[in-house]
Amino acid sequence: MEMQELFDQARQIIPGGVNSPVRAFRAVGGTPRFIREAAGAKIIDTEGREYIDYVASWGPMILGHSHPDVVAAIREAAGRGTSYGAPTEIEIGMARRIVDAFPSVEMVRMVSSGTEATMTAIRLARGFTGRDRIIKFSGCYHGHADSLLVKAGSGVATLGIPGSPGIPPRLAELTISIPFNDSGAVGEAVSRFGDELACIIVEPVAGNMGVVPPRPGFLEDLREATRQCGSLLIFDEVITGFRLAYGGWQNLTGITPDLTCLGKIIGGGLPVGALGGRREIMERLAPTGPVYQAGTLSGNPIAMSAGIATLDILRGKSYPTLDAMAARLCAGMADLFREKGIPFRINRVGSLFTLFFTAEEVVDFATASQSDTELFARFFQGMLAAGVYLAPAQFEAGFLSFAHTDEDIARTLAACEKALSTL
Ligand code: KE4
Repeated sequence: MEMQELFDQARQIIPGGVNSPVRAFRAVGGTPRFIREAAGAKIIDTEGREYIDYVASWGPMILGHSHPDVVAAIREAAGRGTSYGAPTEIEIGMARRIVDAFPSVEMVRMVSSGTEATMTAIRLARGFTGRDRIIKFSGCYHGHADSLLVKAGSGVATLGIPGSPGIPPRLAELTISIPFNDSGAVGEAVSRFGDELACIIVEPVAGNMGVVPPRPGFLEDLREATRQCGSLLIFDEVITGFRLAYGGWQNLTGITPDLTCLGKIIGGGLPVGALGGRREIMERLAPTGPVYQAGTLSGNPIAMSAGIATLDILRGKSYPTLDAMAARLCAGMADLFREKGIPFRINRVGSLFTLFFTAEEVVDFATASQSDTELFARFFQGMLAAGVYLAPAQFEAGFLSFAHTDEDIARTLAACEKALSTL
């Protein structure tokens, strides 16, 4: 069936024809590609067209699609049952791997999405501290829990306003939204609200405004600010966990958060999330403590099997090699953009990257928002036509996998040259 027909059918019975908004191509226009199958660094749509994939299901597919060992682990586990709603040995195996990989994590609770992980982290921070206010950063996305779908009010350290209809303003104002990388604004907010502050939650390397690295000292400032006012520091490493290292950004920088949120890669492409942290905090979670949280499919044995297979393969991989391939891709694109004389910035951290059409350095959501999203959309379509599948929105990250080859990079750069010629 034609993709357009599929999309028309889907839109009749699924809002926007998709089960997650970014998939609808609203930011770039056109009909979203319905994917039939994927292997390695390639995805194939229902009309048989193949693309080099830089979305990787928004991060999980760091080994590439349908890795044989991951598929085998899923098949083997599924043959013994798909869900029991009871404890299993394999959940210990997953928790052990996370505890061993993250020095800041002494205990882990598995959930079924990154949203559940961050939602639980916020509730646990509020329960542990007895305080209600939280700080997040503009442009950082932590899933769609009410307290985290909040945007900045006027001014840089003011009470939040709902980021979506359906969120009570009285709840939203408990969230203070601050520009990313703005330590001064954090200090101002802490001086005003510090004794009411339960936590600061941050993507240590932002991926959801496009990739934006922390300024040197920014995360250290957050650690110091939370220590001073007795609130918790939460690292949302749903994207960065096991992406930038076999562990997290925290392993590379030596900063110790109180709680860490994970997802994506630890499920090997199956529904997963995890919350980890210090024992004295984690033990406040039911059933050992009063902070309630639960999930029918939490720690699902199939997801655990896919995740453990992925982590065990990752442990033997070289992240510097993956990062070097991403560096070659970004350097090659930069050369082509310079030759074309198009203003651009490429932010890259490890194997995460984002191309912005702007001459300004992109250091927060305000500067990211100055980029030319219409030009990005045209570039996206040019790359898609040339067989390269980038993130269908400006304010997202691009992901490389261990399945990408030098030939894929060369083909991507050739596609980039072709796409630029159409701009
Ligand atoms: P999920 O609930 O989508 O599993 O995770 C939420 C989440 C939490 N924290 C970070 C840093 C995240 O990036 C995400 C989800 N990322 C988006 C992409 N920006 C997932 C793609 C989508 O929403 O369809």
